[in-house]
Amino acid sequence: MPVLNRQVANILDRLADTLDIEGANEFRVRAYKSAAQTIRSLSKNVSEMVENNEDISKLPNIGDSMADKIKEIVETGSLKQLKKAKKRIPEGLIDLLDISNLGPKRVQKLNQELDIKNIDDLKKAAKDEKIREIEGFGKKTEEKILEESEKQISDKEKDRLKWRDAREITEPLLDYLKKLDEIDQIDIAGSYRRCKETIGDLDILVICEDSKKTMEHFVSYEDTDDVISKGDTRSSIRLTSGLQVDLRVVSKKSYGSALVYFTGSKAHNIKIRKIAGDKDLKINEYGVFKGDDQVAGKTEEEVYEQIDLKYIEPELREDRGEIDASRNDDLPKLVTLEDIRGDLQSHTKASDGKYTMEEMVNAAKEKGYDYFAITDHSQRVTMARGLNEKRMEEQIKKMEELNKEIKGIRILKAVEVDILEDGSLDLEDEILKELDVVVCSVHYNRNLSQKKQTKRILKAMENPYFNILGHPTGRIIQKRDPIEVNMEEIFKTAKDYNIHMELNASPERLDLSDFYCKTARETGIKIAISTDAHMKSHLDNMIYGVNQARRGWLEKEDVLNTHKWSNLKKMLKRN
Ligand code: DGT
Ligand code: CA
Ligand code: CA
Ligand code: ZN
Repeated sequence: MPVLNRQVANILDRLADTLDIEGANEFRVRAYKSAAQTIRSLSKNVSEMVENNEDISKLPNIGDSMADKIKEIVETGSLKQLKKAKKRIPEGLIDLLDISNLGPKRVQKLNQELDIKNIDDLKKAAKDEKIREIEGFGKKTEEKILEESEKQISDKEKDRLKWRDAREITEPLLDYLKKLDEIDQIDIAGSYRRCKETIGDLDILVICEDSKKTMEHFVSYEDTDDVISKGDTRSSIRLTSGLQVDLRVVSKKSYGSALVYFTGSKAHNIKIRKIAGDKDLKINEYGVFKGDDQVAGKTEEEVYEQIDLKYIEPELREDRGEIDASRNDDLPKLVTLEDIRGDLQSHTKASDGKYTMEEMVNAAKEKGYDYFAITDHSQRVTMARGLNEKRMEEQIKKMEELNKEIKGIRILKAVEVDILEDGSLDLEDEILKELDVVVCSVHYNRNLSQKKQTKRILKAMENPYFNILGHPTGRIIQKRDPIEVNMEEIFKTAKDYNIHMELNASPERLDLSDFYCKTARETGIKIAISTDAHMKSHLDNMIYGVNQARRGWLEKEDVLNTHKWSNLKKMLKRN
């Protein structure tokens, strides 16, 4: 396996950070950082360049001695200099540099004075008000440090893959595994099957005729970076993306119970095990047992039936009430991709989209949609060349003309209008009232206090043309925190006004969360699952939104864009 550019760059970055904390010369630190950047952005694999004796010292930011270090990494997979440096300082210290007002000097001081070795130590010291006592820190700094360290995504969370990214890696692996004739059945279990926003590792189950051959085939997958373990019934590999994959061979008579067990969630498993116990049954990954006799286990349905439950869809298995609902035959009939009749948020070249209105509408028509809302940004979003009143008028005319021209799909005249800091909307009512759908979103002033932010949105909702709250919390998975709002209060008002919530289907956003989807449904609010497409290909993101909606217990009825236009039109009437 050749060493990947990413791996080389990571080692150089690590070394730079380590030297930085040790107080090394600034130029030396920067040299390693720049070299890492060069390697990361190379179009060729640096390992191959070394192998072909290409002169890598000719690359930008890389001199003779840097080239030698890169060669060492390529040839040995590591760098002695880094190993030595790491021994000199605790590893978690490097992460402290991610806190914005902590430079290497301060990190060093925290380590010396309070023996802080990682983010957790830092958090604790800040909470115990110990940091303010160190010379040069003070109360304000301590508060800032606490605030930021609490926001730091733990290393564990950073290592998780977004579901979409996991899918891109998983599908070719599945295709590869299915090529082996000896594999009779194969399923992915775990959080991937439950369609969680992010995936820790992949859990695959198979029924096969020859487990030795199956394992051999599995660990020979070309994208394997490392074989962690290899046995007859279980093996683990790490793919080059860093994703760990566990493969388990299961017997036919245990397959259903193994699927239940490894699909999880753990909380769901614990609950059903307890129910079984109360009935003097035992449930584990091998089956359902009465004494020593196996009474079920071949299929999942069979397992649930033994404890008087109806089959529960994987997306619901989170111990959020699904077990009681199943017992009472009151499970939701979850929305599916096929139920979707249109898309209620999209952008064109008029603002920050990449295609013309015609191109986007035709792409939507190809998806078989009945209707399609064009929602370009309003003027406040200057970066996206948002529309002012005059350009919006032109846009409306264009939509009307195109609607006459294009058959088989209805263009909904729409906008994504900004909710300004004072709670007013970014376009005049005169314009908004001409539109079929008005999506309203927060893009600026995201850092208001919860009270102010909530008030701002509630104020905006008083506007009689406000239909849908776009990407309600503005969070971006693993990148940007949600704005702070009182969601319950927003839901209550939305219910009163007949305003709907968006579930933004972009795999980076998935905003609303599954939890809030469920709460919205319980409040009686409808959800628009919208791709927010900026390109034609983004229209395919609908599936990620549907997955999230299913985790949020949504039925077809609960989703605005499963309804016929004649119904939807009525549902968009404001109270
Ligand atoms: P992940 O990988 O962190 O995204 O989440 P999962 O849910 O895939 O968790 P994972 O890979 O650790 O384990 C797969 C499933 O195996 C999990 O959903 C439930 C089951 N499982 C794992 N550990 C336990 C346990 O200690 N008790 C029970 N009852 N089930 C477990
Ligand atoms: Ca897993
Ligand atoms: Ca696992
Ligand atoms: Zn937006």
